[in-house]
Amino acid sequence: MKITDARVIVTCPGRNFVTLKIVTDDGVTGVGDATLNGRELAVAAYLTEHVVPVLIGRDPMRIEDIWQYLYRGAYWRRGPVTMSAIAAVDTALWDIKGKVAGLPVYQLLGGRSREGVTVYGHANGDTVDDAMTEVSRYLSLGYKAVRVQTGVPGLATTYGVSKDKLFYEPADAAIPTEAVWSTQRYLSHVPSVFARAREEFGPSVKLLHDVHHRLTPIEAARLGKALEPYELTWLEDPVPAELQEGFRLIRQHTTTPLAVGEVFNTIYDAQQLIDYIRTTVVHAGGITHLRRIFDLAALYHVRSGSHGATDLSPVCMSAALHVDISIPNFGLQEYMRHTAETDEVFPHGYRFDDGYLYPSEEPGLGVDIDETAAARYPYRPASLPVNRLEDGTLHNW
Ligand code: CS2
Ligand code: MG
Repeated sequence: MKITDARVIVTCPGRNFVTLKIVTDDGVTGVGDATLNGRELAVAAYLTEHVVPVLIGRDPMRIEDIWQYLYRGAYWRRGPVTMSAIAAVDTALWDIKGKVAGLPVYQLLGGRSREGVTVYGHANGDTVDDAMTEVSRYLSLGYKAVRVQTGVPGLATTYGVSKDKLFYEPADAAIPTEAVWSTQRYLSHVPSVFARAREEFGPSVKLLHDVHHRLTPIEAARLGKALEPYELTWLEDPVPAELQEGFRLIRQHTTTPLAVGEVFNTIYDAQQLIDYIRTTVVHAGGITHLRRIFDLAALYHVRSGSHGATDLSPVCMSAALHVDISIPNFGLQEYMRHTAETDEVFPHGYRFDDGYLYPSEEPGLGVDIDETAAARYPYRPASLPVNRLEDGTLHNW
């Protein structure tokens, strides 16, 4: 069996997605997500210029060898662009192998370790009242876990809080928009949000919160302590994660669990001083590398909590579910729904029921790209916003 073609497809059904489709001489095809929010064309060029030419003629069954070839052979290792490109190839090859074997990919990964994949959704609102209405909506859909974000009194906008509900896209303009941030206002507001959520919804719902890397370690320690009475399942990205020592300080002060890693791209970024690791298929080298990260995490009692915002396409979500259902140390999966246009471009077989997602039972990943539909949505430049403090200082992030 040989790879005869590999197409890089860029489409924007509401937001930009980059997808790799690998074609073999047997007619079997596989798909992989290569989307890197705000930097989509860098990955598309990496694939087109440097990866596709070396794939043609290779045996698609040699997933591990091709992964090592792309990682070690390039000399320049790691980084989000490289690792997203490698991820797309790896994911497409697992899809092909599943189709050849006649099995859903999770069967090739050892089979089910659980019945369904517990997911969390995003409740967001400008006011605490609005956010509580959104929490109720998720609970009525059967969700067992909800992330809660609200506007901060005195700040005009807050990242992660949008007018759109169930799904939204933070990359909103070709040139990044700028927002004003105040740590003081934020820290004095957030505990009241979770006091209210516990009062209204009781002790059993899992509640989560994302800080989007905006605090220093000592500020994060203070927030973690203040949130302890509300028993969060996790506090996400409290600080920028480059300085791992910061997490030691936070943990010395609080028992609020920490979830980190949506911007990590290799096992060398992974660390022991957290509770949930948020790496996912597309940004961390595909199924092959993600499984290695999760195996390392298991040694340190760290569970998976993969990123699953709208910029991770249904191709990534399909692949993530095959990993989630099979690994021993699964924790939670983020699930932000996609627009109807995105679902049309990426027909997929995973399904949501009563708070759980279930991977497709079709051979392979159970997802494809409709290239005719994709062609109707041309690329539109879009960047993530930037934060400044009230005095104009460019903030952490
Ligand atoms: C967020 C995302 O889902 C999350 O936890 O942090 O909104 C993230 O900022 C975007 O996916 C960035 O691409
Ligand atoms: Mg996040």
